[in-house]
Amino acid sequence: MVAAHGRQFLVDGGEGVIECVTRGKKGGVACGDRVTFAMTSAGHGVIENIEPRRNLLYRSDEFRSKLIAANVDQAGIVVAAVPAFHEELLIRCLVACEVAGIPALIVLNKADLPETQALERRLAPYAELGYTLLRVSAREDVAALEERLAGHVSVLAGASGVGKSTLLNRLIPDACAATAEISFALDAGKHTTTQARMFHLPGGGALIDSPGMQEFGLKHLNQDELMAAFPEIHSRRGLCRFYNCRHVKEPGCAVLEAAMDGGILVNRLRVYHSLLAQMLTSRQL
Ligand SMILES: Nc1nc2c(ncn2[C@@H]2O[C@H](COP(=O)(O)OP(=O)(O)OP(=O)(O)O)[C@@H](O)[C@H]2O)c(=O)[nH]1
Ligand SMILES: [Mg+2]
Ligand SMILES: [Zn+2]
Repeated sequence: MVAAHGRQFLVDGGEGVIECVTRGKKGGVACGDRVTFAMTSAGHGVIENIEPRRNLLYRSDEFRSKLIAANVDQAGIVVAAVPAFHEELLIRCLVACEVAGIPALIVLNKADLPETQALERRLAPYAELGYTLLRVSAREDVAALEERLAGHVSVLAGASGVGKSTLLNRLIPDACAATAEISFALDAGKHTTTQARMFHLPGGGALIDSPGMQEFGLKHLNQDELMAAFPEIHSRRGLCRFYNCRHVKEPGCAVLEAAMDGGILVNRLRVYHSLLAQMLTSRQL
């Protein structure tokens, strides 16, 4: 499935794109899904089945899940200094990728802006956590990203306005994805991309552009997944005094000790704590 348009799903049928609908309930089909469909008329069809997924990147709240992409080799989490960098969103995106088993790259875009330098310094510890950090400018140079994407299926995700669609247009000139200049003209400004869409890369592989988000709900996580999704916590498993330590305020906690010594980013630990707290309160309800 290459794109959703309201209730229509565009499916690459091999010999052109077929506009498909789903039987019964809508939703449930993600960009990147492999589907079987039956033709209903020329260029139109009905999705009959979604093949089992290799992985699925999605977000969720109490009420519903929002599917971002399925069956990808990697996710590029795009960040930028402008609009203001939102670290919690980055952390939540990385957690979702970890839980989905999708390798994540951090793509620092807008390298042409002077504000980017300070953000690059701030992101340096993420490289120590094992995340590849790529510095690019959709306006000037995207070589580092291009090299990483070649031959793979990747999804670009992140906040609205960080330049995902501009990067995509630079990498795939005939994609013609709408970017903020256009929505500015339409007086929308934010959330230019409204549906995920997959494009073929000229050198092989594919790239999915996704709508920017303001929040990344992680309602679908359980406690074990949460702990495993933070490499700096996962690597210290077994080092705390209590085997079932949650790393909140337990004595002899190796994670809290590392945070005191500056070995763990306090902002990341804070997000871990807030996700854990949400999980525990919702369980009591
Ligand atoms: N200076 C600079 N501006 C950029 C760069 N990349 C994108 N922009 C600008 O950032 C704005 C937002 O770009 P978009 O590509 O629409 O952002 P997006 O991430 O797709 O946003 P949503 O679709 O809302 O999620 C546009 O005005 C782009 O021209 C860059 O590398 N440098
Ligand atoms: Mg966009
Ligand atoms: Zn602990």
